[in-house]
Amino acid sequence: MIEINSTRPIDGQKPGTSGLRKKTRVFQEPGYLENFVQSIWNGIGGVEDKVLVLGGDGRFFNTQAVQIILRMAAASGAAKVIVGQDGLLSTPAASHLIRARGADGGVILSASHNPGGPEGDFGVKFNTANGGPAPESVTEAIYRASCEVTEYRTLGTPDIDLSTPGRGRLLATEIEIVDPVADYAALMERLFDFDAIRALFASGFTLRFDAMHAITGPYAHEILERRLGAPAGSVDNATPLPDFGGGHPDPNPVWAHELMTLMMGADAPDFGAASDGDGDRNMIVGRGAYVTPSDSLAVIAANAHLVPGYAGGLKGVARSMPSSAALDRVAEALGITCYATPTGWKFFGNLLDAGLATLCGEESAGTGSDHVREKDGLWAVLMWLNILAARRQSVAEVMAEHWARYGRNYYSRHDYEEVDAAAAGALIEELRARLDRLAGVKLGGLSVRAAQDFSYSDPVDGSVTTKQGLEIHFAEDARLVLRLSGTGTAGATLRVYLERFAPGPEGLDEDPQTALAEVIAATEDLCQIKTRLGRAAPDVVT
Ligand code: VG1
Ligand code: CO
Repeated sequence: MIEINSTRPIDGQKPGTSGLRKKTRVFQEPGYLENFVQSIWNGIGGVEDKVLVLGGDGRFFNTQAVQIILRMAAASGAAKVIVGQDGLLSTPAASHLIRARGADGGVILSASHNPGGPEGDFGVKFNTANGGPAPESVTEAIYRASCEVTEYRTLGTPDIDLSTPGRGRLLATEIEIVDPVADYAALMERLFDFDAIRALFASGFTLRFDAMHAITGPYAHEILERRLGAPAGSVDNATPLPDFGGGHPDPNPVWAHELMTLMMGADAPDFGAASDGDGDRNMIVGRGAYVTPSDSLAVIAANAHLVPGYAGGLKGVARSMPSSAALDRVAEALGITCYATPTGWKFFGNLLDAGLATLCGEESAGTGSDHVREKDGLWAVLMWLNILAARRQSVAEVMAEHWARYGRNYYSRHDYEEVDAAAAGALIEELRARLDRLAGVKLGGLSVRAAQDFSYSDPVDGSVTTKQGLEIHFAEDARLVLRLSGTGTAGATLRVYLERFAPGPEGLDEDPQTALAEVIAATEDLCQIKTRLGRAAPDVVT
């Protein structure tokens, strides 16, 4: 019954920031997914007798891909595959299942915040036994395997019915179909004070959660409405759709603009939130008060002791290098270490496993803790709700007090999307070559204090990762970071991260673009992005 199909390596099956992402049409080409999945198996030393978790964010091609991967796991002798009902699992729920069941790893199908559908994107990510994204040593091994693959194994069996929880078999492999929400919801009940949050809603507190037609809908509905008593209808766009309703399931003020309009209007609820395609990102917004992801991470760290799961204190914290230094200020006050890692959640895994960090986050709206090994959108929302329930203050009040105490790191990211890859690559390379000579140089009204090409040396396993972003510090307590995205599927995307610290206590409620005007001008002065990339303005400003 096992079919052994001969194949040839396919170019470009190299995992990026978060797994392999390509146009859906590319993944649908005959043998494309099969080649990559076989390369995962080969790269990790086979799946014989192993237990795997499998699920995805429900985007177009999820259903077919899950069946292909089940057949390939069985054909290669996996002991068991635990799969989400209907092939669905959010990224954090998959991470939790891997850990809770002691699985050897898992395959998560998602291109996260990238649009879905036949014209959109698809993605495949492999997570290891700790529940986290495979570290670079493993993604490299998978890539090398993809360059050498000559055959893949599958079965000639029909699709199996994944519509009801239960157990079945595919050849000798046990297939266990699980409710995607149950275990995850139970974990959240253990971490948070559900009674306090329930009391908050009972007192009339209002919420709007925009699931953006993506995977978090069923999770948010069960947890926020059913278990915590948020009024029916608080969770919006709650049914996952294969094309996310045609939108970008990216929780930021640009793509979640309906929620933003509501939150800035006269009828705003007390609290607004959104999450992304695969449920690992979050957006937090209070009535009239948008919270940047970097600030959200800092507020969560400063208030974590109010939440039962973190009452014992934080071992340390970590942020991706481009994220603002708001977290560093809180860490300093708490007397704990703040680690700065390259972009991508895979770099937090060792810190969490080794007990060096409890909380982690990225400026791209990912926040999480050692409860799983992925960022977790709904977890961040529950963190905020628990903090608001304990402090009995509005989001705006919490932010004002936070800035008054720690100062404010004004922050913004400017993205130039799908630009010419050669032009963007040259821009970065030329700047990299100039870094050594930048100290002391005046750019607009600012002067460069130091410039470096960020590289990271993992404190746990000593692995070194280089070329992770160009970082330019200004004497005026400002910083600029430039890097190329590793999640896009067309051309290149240049990310420009802008930051400036204002110590306060006055002048802390400026518009961020105004507060950052000099850093923006210095950036243009430094590398003429607009002329070189042929863009009048960034495509997305968050
Ligand atoms: C982006 C973000 C990064 C995040 C990654 C995956 O990567 O910047 O912070 O970890 O997406 O998130 P890049 O290389 O495009 O900048 V998700 O929610 O798309 O899995
Ligand atoms: Co995501």
